[in-house]
Amino acid sequence: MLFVSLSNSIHALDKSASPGEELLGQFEFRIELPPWVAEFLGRGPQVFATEEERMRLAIALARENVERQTGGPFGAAVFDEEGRLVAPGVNVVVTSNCSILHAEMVAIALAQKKLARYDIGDEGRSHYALVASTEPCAMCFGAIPWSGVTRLVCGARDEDARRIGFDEGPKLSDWHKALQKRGIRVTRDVLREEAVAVLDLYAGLGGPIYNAGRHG
Ligand code: AZG
Ligand code: ZN
Repeated sequence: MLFVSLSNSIHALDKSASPGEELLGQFEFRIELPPWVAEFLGRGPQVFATEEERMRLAIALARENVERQTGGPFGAAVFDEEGRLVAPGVNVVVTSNCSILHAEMVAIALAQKKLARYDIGDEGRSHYALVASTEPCAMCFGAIPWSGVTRLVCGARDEDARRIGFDEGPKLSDWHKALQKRGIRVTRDVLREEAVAVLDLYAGLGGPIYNAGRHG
């Protein structure tokens, strides 16, 4: 048995693996944050007392992702009720070759992994917030109720992302009310200008607007 270190994980290379096992390996799914994220978070606090502080982190993740060219101009994070960071997320669609890896999806999936449950809210026993530098697209809007978060805090608006060319998908105009009806409190426009500045930075740098499936 030969072990190799690959992208921070240990994979076992078993020369006698059956064809079935090799096939399974091809269908493994891992979410990898860009390598700078760990160091970046290590420099900051672990508890974020106010909504603004939590949003500042989501926006800083988005900005760093743009400046380091590791993905789109979107950041997100899941926090517990005391403001402890549970999981960060950045958009890694292009670098991971995976259209579902929006910042919100990454933060949700990593929080679920860390808490070891698919229902982050643990059937109403706990309250967690998803803080996103930009309002959710149609996919993330759909994913939020099933994640178990009970709070959504947004920076830039959906139309700010559309303005620089992102396809945010078909959404109800009152999408926030639809979430609220399902018990998810939504707060919009938190540090919107700072969040929009990151979208504009990305557009100004000519970052890829990667709307797969839209060809004219
Ligand atoms: C996106 N919109 C949001 N809110 N977040 C992402 O990661 C996105 N990627 N494309 N549109
Ligand atoms: Zn999304």
